[in-house]
Amino acid sequence: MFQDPVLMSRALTALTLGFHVIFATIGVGVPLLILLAEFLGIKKKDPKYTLMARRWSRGYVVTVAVGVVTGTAIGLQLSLLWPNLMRVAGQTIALPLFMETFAFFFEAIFLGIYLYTWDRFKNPWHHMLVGIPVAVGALFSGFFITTVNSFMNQPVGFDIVDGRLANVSPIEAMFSPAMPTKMAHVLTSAILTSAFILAAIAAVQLLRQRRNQLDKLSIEYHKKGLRLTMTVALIFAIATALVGDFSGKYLAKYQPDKLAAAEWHFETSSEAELILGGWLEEDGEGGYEVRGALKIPYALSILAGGVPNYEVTGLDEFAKEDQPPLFIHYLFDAMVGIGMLLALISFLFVLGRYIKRLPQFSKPMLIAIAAGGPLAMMAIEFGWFFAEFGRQPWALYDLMRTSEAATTSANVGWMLIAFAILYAVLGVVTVLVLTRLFKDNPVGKELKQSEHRGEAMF
Ligand code: HEB
Ligand code: HEB
Repeated sequence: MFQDPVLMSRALTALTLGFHVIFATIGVGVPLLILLAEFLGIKKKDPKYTLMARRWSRGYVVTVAVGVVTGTAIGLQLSLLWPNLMRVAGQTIALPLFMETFAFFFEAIFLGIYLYTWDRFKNPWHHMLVGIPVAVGALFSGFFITTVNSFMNQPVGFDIVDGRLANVSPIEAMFSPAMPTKMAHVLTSAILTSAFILAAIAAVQLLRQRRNQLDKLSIEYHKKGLRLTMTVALIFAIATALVGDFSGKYLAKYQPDKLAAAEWHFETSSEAELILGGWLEEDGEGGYEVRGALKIPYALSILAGGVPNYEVTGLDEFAKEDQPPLFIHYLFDAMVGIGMLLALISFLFVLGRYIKRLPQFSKPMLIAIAAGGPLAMMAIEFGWFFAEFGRQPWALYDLMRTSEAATTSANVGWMLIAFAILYAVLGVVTVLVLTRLFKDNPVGKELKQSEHRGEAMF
């Protein structure tokens, strides 16, 4: 196993991307929340929001730095581990990859300016304007890199001449049918997750307020932060679910094998039921029997086609060696389950504003929010692992197998170990730096300082 270059390459790619996506997700979502907090701070003349934007942007820089390191590792690994993929698809992939780098530089330059000019502008709105290109750059990075992944899921924009790609149109390749839903789902889920992570930090602070001896101002600061982040979370939980529904319809049309494997839908049929949980037992004839699952009638037909009698393609229409692994069922269920839970938590919190008997800052509520942060990040991982394992056995869907795309070098196993150690160290250092950064600068102290500087003006 350790000697198998294909398996090791897949494991190393999954490890790198799985680690990178934590920082990529924060990278896409947090700038928007920073902008929103800065906007509210100026608009309401409330220094608490302004401080929120300042503190979030400070933490953000640390996560961006790690994102750059892991992103560079992806770039290296793509050509080292998947030389044949790059040979065949390099022409189509190169443009968005280059644009990604460009969007990143754009973002980084303005982020630098943003960080060092907090007190330099007479008019606070001007400082906020500098933040806009940061957020736009982050969104565009996400956009470009996702077009590459969309292309792998649904390659378009070329002709095949003698088994090779010819007449490649990189622009057309970027706008693959997989792109719109993937893009929208990646961006909405990133904002949802970022909001929940920031909310979870505030919730933990409030839960520990006695131990940390929070003063009244700091408590108010965290409560404001929670109201802001949870409102954003509710909006984007709904958006993520709506777009997820469209992703299901995209799969039904373009990658029916992925949907069928995720739903254990073995035979093509209309009025298909959605299967939740459960396990598989072999039926003795080479097939499977679903046991112990919760079955929701018509729900799969509705997810796939919008109507209860929609005919959903089953796995039986694909050759055995072309079928995705069946365990992706659990990844899909976990993602959707967490999605529902996040929507419920943010809904109850927002509702608490209007209903006395549902206190917003009760202990159970705060614990639920604190759990929601890590859960949201897990949903991101489950979502990607579902989408990527569901693409198997293809590296380029219906065009090139993963086994054909990989390197034949026998040393990938060692690289896997080396990178695993690197990421573990990087992860620990990131957490240490972040906690240190905020422990040394408690909110209460900074709020007093900002009042001293007269920032209460905006
Ligand atoms: Fe998700 C993916 C659906 C939620 C994250 N998703 C996915 C898919 C589908 C879905 C169908 C596949 C696509 C492709 O492959 O193309 N979702 C869904 C639904 C829901 C959801 C229906 C509702 C509930 N998600 C969710 C959440 C999250 C997510 C909550 C987080 C937070 N996903 C995700 C990701 C992914 C997915 C990240 C990968 C990318 C794509 O899009 O693909
Ligand atoms: Fe991916 C693979 C995850 C994005 C490219 N991925 C993979 C895997 C996983 C993942 C888990 C493994 C699977 C197997 O092999 O079975 N991804 C992921 C995540 C994300 C992603 C988490 C977010 C960040 N990808 C992505 C993108 C791209 C990609 C964007 C482009 C550039 N992948 C890839 C490749 C691979 C993968 C190339 C290898 C090959 C195959 O598999 O086909």
